[in-house]
Amino acid sequence: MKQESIFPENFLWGGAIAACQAEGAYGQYGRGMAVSDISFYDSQIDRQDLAKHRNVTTQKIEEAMADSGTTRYPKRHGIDFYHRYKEDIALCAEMGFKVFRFSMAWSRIFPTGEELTPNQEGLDFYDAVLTEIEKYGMEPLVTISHFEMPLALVNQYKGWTDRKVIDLFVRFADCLFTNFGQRVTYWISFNEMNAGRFSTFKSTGVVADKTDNYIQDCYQAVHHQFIAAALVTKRLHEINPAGKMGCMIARFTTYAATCKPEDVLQMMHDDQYDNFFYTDVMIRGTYPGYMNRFFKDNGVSIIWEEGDKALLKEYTADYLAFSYYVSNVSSAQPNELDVTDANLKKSLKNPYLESSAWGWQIDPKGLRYTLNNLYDRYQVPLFIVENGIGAEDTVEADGSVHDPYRIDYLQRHLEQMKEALVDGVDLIGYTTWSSIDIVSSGTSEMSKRYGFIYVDQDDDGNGTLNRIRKDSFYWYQQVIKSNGADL
Ligand code: BGP
Repeated sequence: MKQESIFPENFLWGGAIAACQAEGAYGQYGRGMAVSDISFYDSQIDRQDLAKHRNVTTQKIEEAMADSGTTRYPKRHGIDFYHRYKEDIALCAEMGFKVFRFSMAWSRIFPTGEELTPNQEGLDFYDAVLTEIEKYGMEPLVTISHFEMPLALVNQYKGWTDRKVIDLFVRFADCLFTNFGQRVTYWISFNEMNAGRFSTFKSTGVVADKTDNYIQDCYQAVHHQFIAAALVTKRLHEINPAGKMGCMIARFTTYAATCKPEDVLQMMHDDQYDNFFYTDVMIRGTYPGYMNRFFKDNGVSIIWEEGDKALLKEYTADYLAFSYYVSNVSSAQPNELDVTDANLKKSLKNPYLESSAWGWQIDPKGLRYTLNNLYDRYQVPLFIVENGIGAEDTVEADGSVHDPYRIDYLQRHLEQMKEALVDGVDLIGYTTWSSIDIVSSGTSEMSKRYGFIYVDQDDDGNGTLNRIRKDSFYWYQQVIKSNGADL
């Protein structure tokens, strides 16, 4: 008997990619250098020597890559989405996607971030991508900034640390809304806005030379992003009142290492400082009181301008988007737990959870906890915009790709999403990370594959770039067809 689906009738099933990990066409068709070009290279060299990154050029990157003895530079190609977008979008439509998440690269529209007129080739490309998405009846979900700030703004202003960048970002977003605002309902201002704190070259684009005021720079940069997010929300609603602006964090769901009160307090602080601070400001519209203590303890003094408080209060996000990969463990004192990677953050290893090949701990029940936790706190629609497992997939002799581990991972997370829906959570969509194999943002690897579609390219950028449907492609096709009834 057909199982009744628990997912809402208009649930937005889909998958995600990001320009800097998929497009390729670096330095072509008018695209300027972006921080993402550095962050991948940055993963190959000593991250501490930030001065090296100032005024970096493609040639300097090539030299540094050669010096470091690695040719791992596949991001130059991404997966050539720039030329293959029609094929890729058609494959996603074949799976039955209702929504297609992607980003529009700032440096493809304003190469240095300061041009007075946009790069028409960039606008034409994203116009063509949207036309393809519309052809299959899918909703576009557009991330305005997915770790892709023009590098010139980092060199000129130290990224978001300079308030001037707010106006430049608003001009970029306004250009997108003016050109595409009637065709796109769902937007996200910043991808994983809480990531910048853990990686200099991610969303903050802060080039703080590890001087004393580094943490001041970071939080002043985040403040400027908050203001920018409010202003683009305001602008979107002026251009298209039906438009929905989402705020987005990497949800570092946090558990206490023990039931010792000190550990529980540490968990509370980690959750507050690494997660809730960002969504409290962008959904509740004010800085939370617990940050006063954090700023005082860390010597941070945010510089506010006239009108900032009113902006944050009036232009809050319409929905809460988040990525979920792992859960983290907090402890207030040294303990015998090992340390493990956990998507941008280090975490203590949870002895009750298994790990992926890259050490990311797998916690499907943590997703149910996260959904309840976020919905109870904010009472706004939730959208999971990244969830998936990075794994080494193999192409068999007959050309098939068997990825039961990916089906298992996604199946177990979808089960918990169903539980959360029964718990009363308002969950409106799910875009897996990723629709198709693309370059890893953290390690610049192709071998860390997330997609339903295999792309023939190795870590050094070699391969035919041919696309192959994995077993999970057909599994997800049935999940969507049954609206989540057949997992
Ligand atoms: C998130 C980013 C994505 C993606 C994902 C997987 O933080 O928003 O862009 O990269 O992490 O991480 P990785 O590609 O490093 O495995």
